[in-house]
Amino acid sequence: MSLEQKWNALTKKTYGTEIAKCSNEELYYSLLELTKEYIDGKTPVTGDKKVYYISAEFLIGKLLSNNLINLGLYEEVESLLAKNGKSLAALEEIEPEPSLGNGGLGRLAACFLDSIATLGLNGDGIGLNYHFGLFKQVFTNKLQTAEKNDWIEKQSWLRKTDVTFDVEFGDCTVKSRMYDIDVAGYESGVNKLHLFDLETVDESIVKKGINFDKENVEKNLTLFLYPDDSDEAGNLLRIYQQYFMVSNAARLIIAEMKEKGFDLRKLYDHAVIQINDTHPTMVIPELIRILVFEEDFTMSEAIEVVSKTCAYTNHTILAEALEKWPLKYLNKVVPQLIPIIKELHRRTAAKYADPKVQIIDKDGRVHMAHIDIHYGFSVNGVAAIHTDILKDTELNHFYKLYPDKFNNKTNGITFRRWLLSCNKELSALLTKTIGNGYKKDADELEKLLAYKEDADILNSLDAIKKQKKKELAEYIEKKEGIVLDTESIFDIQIKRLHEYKRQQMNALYIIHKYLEIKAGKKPVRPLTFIFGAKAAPAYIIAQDIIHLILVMQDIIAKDPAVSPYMKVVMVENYNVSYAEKLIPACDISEQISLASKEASGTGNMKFMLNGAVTLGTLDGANVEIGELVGEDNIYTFGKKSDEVIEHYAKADYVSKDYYDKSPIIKEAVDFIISKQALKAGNKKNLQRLYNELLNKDWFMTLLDLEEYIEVKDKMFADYEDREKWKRMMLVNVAKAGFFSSDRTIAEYNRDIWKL
Ligand code: 26V
Repeated sequence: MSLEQKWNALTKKTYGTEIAKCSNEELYYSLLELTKEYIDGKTPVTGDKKVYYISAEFLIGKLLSNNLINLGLYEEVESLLAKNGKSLAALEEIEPEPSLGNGGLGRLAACFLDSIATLGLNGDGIGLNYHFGLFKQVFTNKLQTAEKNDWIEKQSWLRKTDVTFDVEFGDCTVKSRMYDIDVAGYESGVNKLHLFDLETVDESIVKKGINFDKENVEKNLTLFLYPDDSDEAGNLLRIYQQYFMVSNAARLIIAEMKEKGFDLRKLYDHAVIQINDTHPTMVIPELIRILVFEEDFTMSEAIEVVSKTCAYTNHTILAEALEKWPLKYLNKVVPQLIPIIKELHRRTAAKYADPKVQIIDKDGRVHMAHIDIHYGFSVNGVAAIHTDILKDTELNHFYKLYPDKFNNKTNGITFRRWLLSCNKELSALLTKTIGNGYKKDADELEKLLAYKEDADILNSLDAIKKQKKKELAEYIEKKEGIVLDTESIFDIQIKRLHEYKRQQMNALYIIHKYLEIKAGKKPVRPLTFIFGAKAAPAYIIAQDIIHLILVMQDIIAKDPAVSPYMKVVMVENYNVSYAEKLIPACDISEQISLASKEASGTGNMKFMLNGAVTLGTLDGANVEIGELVGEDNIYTFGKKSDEVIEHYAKADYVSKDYYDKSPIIKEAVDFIISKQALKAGNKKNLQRLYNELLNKDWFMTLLDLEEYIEVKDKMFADYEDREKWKRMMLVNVAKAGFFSSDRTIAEYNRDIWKL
């Protein structure tokens, strides 16, 4: 039967009518089922060794288009719908976006699953099925408020399985159930994302916003991702969630090993566990516990086998983000792990006296990363400079003990979602120009360099950018009610809100530009500044930064002397689907973190692939982007990471000094508490942010502000040299091949997993 016949049969059976007469909803849900049937017809990936990628987040995005592309059905479905007067784009809008992640770490996990399946590697993801996931962001009175994100529908990509386990905690035992989402590789086999859920979960305990009884773990465990941890109950809940995740993972892995008849004493020959940041770290003591108490291993045997099976990826060097759980919290939630953790501690303490490498510190806190490093066989950073900083500074004490464990795996992105799916026009141009090969071998994008002086190709690239800006403008007008000037330059900063990422520095530039225009200095071409960011609800200064951006958005929109020349828009509830529309439409990619703080960044790669030019510090993967495109095709500024690290070491950065000596900085910072700003915003938020910048500024905003203004202005001026700019776009696209997650995964496999 043809796809058309199958689909018509399905809509007849379910809705009593054929495709042409179905509503968009009926078409979406029937196509969802049909796609699952096609996936069932694919061969699952198998093999003698398997990677288990355990992660608290999988920011997978909507799945319909991606699955259709990977199954090779997209065009057929699209033309079939068109023939019937329908559009696939309209169906895509109906799909809810899974709310299973927060930021880069979760999106990376999703890209990795796509590449693992595409490369035909045997590997599954393991995580949690959060019912409300990360909160939905709503702006009220220029402030972020949080609502539950109710994304799971009766019919969805989730498949209920028969797999259930009992998970024991110190004070209760709960039942879990595994749900699966298929991961279909691009023209390849199928793997699984296993998401564990609590059988007794109760959505009705969520009252107003995202408030719920944190202590009722038998009902709340899989409701939210990263519940507020500003109190003890919140901390305990995080530990309950983490143990729930890894206990299920350990049970599943051992069951699969036994089912295949593999010897658990050779576990490392058949399984490798990639620990995505420290959230899944307890899988190490949990596996050891099971092997000792249920499988007759001696402690030493169990430790050896588990250590040879587990590998750890570090995604951050922010000290405050490295998890340290008080022993007494762990003792309450998972008392069965305490003897194991103490034994692991005892063994390392007997070998190494250095207090910096202990598992349990003198305050009784358990350093989760230290467990991973001592009792795993691989430690990797996610960009060259990040791994160097781990080796030289942050984890130097460990690097000296285990130089061979440390390795770099520069992050990557899946080109299926971030090119083929989100920018079909660019993808078509590439296929026409350099052939199909780049879809399987991303390095072939370099063939585009031969067209660097080709006016037709350069103009086509530019025309596609225009088209994507128009599409974004239509979408933003519909969603946010704001009209954008598509002839303006689109300058975009989209990422989690954090002071180290320095959205506040961008906001200070906007203030500076606003004041300049008011004083009569108009830009040659209008400027559009777009932000998208969620801030952790308990992160106060981050809320203040959002407030400042929304205040500037309002002030500028209402000022007729300025609004024809610049516009600010902070989009509400930034997520993967929004990113897919923003990224292809971007001219300038803002990657302005304080050098040494952004482990890698992956948005930077997505922008580059879609022909945006980077404005960035020498941080994370920006460094590698710069090396690839050459200094003529990127705009860098700011202090280098070693200078920044030295400022921290000497504690000699005083933001007030920068404020005092630069009239430009002073003027911009002062505006935050000017009469005009206070009229548009709240004194409490603005004053607090002003004080923070002036008296603390832990992430050194003012250190780089002057240079940022200078380079950004240069960039706007250069945009007017249209030929030069188009060539920069071309070089960025052509050099993006290195950042395919297929390359990253091939390296993980070559150096760590060895499947
Ligand atoms: C830490 C914490 C600490 C407690 C509050 C909740 C929370 C949530 C997440 C995390 C870990 C964040 C780590 C993370 O997302 N790192 C990002 O990883 C990306 C993929 O490697 C990388 O590109 C980004 O630079 C890095 O910030």
